[in-house]
Amino acid sequence: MERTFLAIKPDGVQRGLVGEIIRRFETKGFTLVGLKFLKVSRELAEQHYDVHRSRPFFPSLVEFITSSPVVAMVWEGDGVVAAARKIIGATNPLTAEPGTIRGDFGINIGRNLIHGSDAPETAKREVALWFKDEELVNWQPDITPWLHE
Ligand code: DAT
Ligand code: MG
Repeated sequence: MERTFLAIKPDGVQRGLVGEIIRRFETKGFTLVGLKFLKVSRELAEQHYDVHRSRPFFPSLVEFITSSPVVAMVWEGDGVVAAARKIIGATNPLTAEPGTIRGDFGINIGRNLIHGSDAPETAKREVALWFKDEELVNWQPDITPWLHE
């Protein structure tokens, strides 16, 4: 079953949007399989954003993600990687569609509330970077027959 890595960034936590953000994935019908609340180390931040290392915004991005706690999560479901990106919305909240998390709650690209893996291969790398195997729970909700034909 496909999995994705999501993280509610420091701005989402500080603004009290943790419940609101989790609700959107929960009510959609995806399954939570891992969750933790942590202050991100510089090392983890730099590894997580490794593809952006040469970009001008990299230092401020690392500064931001390590500045205050985040909620790290793994969600499961058919097509969850792409669907979660749609629920999250475009990178710049100012142009993100209303109805998306970034479109509904943000105005600045450096404060876009949530991270979501951009492809299944990226998701595998990010899940392994943030979570140990034993921190992930293999389970199937009892409501599954009411979500899947
Ligand atoms: P996304 O988070 O939508 O996958 P990304 O992977 O291109 O976007 O970039 C990672 C984060 O870096 C993004 O959430 C916010 C920040 N960022 C991206 N482009 C930026 C820019 N032009 N200026 C400032 N921050 C930027
Ligand atoms: Mg990205």
